[in-house]
Amino acid sequence: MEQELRKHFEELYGAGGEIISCFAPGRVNLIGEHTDYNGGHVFPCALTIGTYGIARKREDRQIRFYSENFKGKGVVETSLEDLVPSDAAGWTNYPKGVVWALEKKGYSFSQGFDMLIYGDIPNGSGLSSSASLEVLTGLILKELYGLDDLTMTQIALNGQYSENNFNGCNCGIMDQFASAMGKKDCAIFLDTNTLNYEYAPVKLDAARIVITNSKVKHSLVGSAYNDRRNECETALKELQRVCEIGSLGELDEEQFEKVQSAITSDICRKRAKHAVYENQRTIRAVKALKEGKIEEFGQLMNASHISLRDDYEVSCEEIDILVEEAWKIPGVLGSRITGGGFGGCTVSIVKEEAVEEFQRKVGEEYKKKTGIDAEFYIVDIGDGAHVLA
Ligand code: GAF
Repeated sequence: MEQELRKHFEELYGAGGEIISCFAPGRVNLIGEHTDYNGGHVFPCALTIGTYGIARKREDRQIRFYSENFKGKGVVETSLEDLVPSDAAGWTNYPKGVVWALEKKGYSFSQGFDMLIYGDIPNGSGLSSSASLEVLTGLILKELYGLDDLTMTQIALNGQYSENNFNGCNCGIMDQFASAMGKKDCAIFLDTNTLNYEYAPVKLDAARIVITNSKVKHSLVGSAYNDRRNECETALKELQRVCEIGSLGELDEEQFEKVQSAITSDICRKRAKHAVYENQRTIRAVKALKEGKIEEFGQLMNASHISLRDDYEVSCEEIDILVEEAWKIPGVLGSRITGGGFGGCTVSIVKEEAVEEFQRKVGEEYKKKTGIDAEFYIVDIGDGAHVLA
């Protein structure tokens, strides 16, 4: 892959000079959804699919981008003088945002760069292609400009900052963190309040992680995501009148039940309930996994889905069909929506001997009920962003 991309890079931009190649993965979250902006825990892992990038510094202040995924757009040219988001800039708003964010943090770039990227994360699947592009760009800039003090955690935070302030999505830190900090065969148990984390080996005995792509993405995604955040913030402010907390993640279920009546709106109360219960479920799920209790882990995944469907209301008809069909299959230990919601993917833990039946039956029922061919990915957990040899 890298050799092919390098060849194309040289055809596009010419040979010579120091060329850097990097990769940043997409992610799947096993449990801990919509907790990362509520000071809670998440448990994502990096995938082996993601975004590849090849880049070289230029002598002038121009920046040129090319994506193998958007060949029709050709080379998109901009400059260090033009770090503002625009509709016309399309996908290049993500890498531009990363340069802009680093400049805001005090890094300065005197020379521009040429960059070529290729991503193998299915389009619109909710497996964090944009976060992987942000992390990839951060790592490429670190390597090209010798930003030795820029850590991988800072690259993740910078990606989130650019997404929030340049690209207008108020996301939490989970996706960028998973892409930057992932580790082969491990999920990351991250406390988003402190950014303390630990790697937990994902030992599933004879079971596999299967991602099912619903192939739908409902258009309210961005605004509904930001609405959920606002509802949680409203709930938190009301709770702060009756208890001393800095985030919803500081409460356990029992503490929440004692104070929940301070939240005046039913909707905000449901959102806060999800955030509190999901955080506790995540802590329990990680403990279960460490103790080899895979079935308990799966049941917590199922409970996570129900909460996301009923209290947080970020599922949709198509995703519910995929999950409910999955639950009917005996070898399925757990299945839930993963990521921001309103479409995208489900994640399931499926016993090896049931994987084939899972794909057939879920696929058939989904097609019957929606007319859509779902896609299945039996995934491996990979490393976080890295420079390619
Ligand atoms: C999206 C966001 F980008 C993440 O920060 C996280 O909030 C997730 O939705 C929901 O858990 O992927």
